[in-house]
Order: sequence, then structure tokens, then C-alpha cells
Amino acid sequence: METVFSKIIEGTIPSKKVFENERILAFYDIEPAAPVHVLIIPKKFIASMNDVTPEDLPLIAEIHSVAQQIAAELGIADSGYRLINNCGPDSGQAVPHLHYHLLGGAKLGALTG
Ligand code: DGP
Repeated sequence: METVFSKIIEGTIPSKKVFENERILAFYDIEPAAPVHVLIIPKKFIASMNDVTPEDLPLIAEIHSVAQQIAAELGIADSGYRLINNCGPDSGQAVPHLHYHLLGGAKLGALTG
């Protein structure tokens, strides 16, 4: 399925990349909600967390490892950060391609529900 993120993966929409390998891409969010706001996505199309299968679990684990690495590289590992996934309409998921928000660089507000 073509989304803004598949176009970013292809390079037809530009992005400010912070990490890339064969499986994962990370780039700065265009609408930052914190001083550091990076999106981490699998290159494989997975629409949402609802569509993650057992065979995807190594990829999901690797996304956590990449988040840890990016947090260290961007200097927020010790001050702290959040890794957030929005899944489905009630969460506000706007792009139907699995993605994780890495947020930090300031004291973050309380989670609301
Ligand atoms: P979510 O609401 O969880 O689906 O978050 C989608 C995020 O994607 C949102 O914070 C804004 C970001 N975004 C949307 N379009 C673009 C784009 O073209 N480039 C970049 N860098 N981020 C985008």
C-alpha cells in the first residue's frame, strides 16, 4: 500500500534521515511534538500494530534496538525519552504504515487517555 512513508522509503518524498539499514528507516517528524521527534519505521509494509505477525517480532525488537541507538546518538539516553506507537483511529494514527515516535529532549507531559 502506498503511503507518505512508502514514498519516504523510496525517496520520492525527501526526509531528514537519522538511521537506515536494509530493514528500518528513521527520520525526523515533519511536525515535531518535542525537541527531538524521530519516526522509526520498518521498510516492510505493515499497516499497524494490529498487523504485526510472529515472524515480524525480530523486526520489532530491532526497532527498539535502533531507538536505543538513536537516543544515545542524539544525547537523550540519560535524560529520557518515549517510544510511542499509535494504532488505529482512537489513537490518532494518521499514516497506515507501522511507525514509532521517539520523543525527548525536554520534560515530556503526562500521558493522557
Ligand atoms: P501518527 O499520528 O502516529 O500516524 O503520526 C504520523 C506522523 O507522521 C505525524 O507526527 C506527522 C508525520 N508525518 C506525516 N507526513 C510526513 C512527511 O511527509 N514527512 C515527515 N518527516 N513526517 C511526516
